[in-house]
Amino acid sequence: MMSTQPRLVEVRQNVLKQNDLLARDLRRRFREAGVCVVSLVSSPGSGKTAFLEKTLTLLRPQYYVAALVGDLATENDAARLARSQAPVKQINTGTVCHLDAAMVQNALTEWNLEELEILFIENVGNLVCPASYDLGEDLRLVLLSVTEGEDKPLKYPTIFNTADVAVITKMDLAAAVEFDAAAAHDNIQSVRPGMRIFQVSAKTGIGMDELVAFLAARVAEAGKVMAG
Ligand SMILES: Nc1nc2c(ncn2[C@@H]2O[C@H](COP(=O)(O)OP(=O)(O)OP(=O)(O)O)[C@@H](O)[C@H]2O)c(=O)[nH]1
Ligand SMILES: [Mg+2]
Repeated sequence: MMSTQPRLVEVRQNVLKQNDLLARDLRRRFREAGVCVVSLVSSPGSGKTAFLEKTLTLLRPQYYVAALVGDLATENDAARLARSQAPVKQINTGTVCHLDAAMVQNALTEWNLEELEILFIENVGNLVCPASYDLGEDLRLVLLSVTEGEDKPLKYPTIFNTADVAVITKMDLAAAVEFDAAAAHDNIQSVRPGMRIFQVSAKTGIGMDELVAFLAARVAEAGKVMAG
């Protein structure tokens, strides 16, 4: 049957459908292994790696944690995250502006998911492309740093809409950039009503305990609380 859709739209829909199927398989595998998978999306430089390094360091004494990190090029972020002592793997996407489910699946071949309790996935810094790609995660965090402008949720609604939780980062710089927290919260709520919002600084550690407690509760839900 001849499609009435432009060819490019059709190809794009097929790619996304393929990704959704693979993501569904991944999600099932993650559930079966009892691992809680948390992905991070944001614009370049919002502080995903800094936040993750801090989070891994705080969680690692009590949980089996690991991280995958996506960038077009370099192993820089993996090297930074490895300082937490957690297992880390870099995914280089080349020219692709987002991670997809196949890249995640390939990166996991050498890891035993049964041995993990929390797997973090740092996506490529980009507020557009990652929104459309399900990675099989349980929880998607969208980060917004105080230096980016409070209007970003309004300009990039899709990424906020497809995330579960918003994390405002670099709170230690809030005063210097006259960050308007009320406006940022209003804008997030207007695109994603009821969204839970955390405010943190990876540098000073402000707000990190609350976020880590929230993640720990999610891990317990994923069904593998470590004894003791
Ligand atoms: N003052 C301050 N600076 C921060 C904080 N978090 C990150 N930064 C700085 O912001 C810059 C970018 O941080 P990254 O953690 O590399 O950001 P990213 O989102 O991982 O960047 P990409 O992976 O390239 O998209 C670095 O210079 C960090 O040191 C913070 O909480 N406070
Ligand atoms: Mg990074």
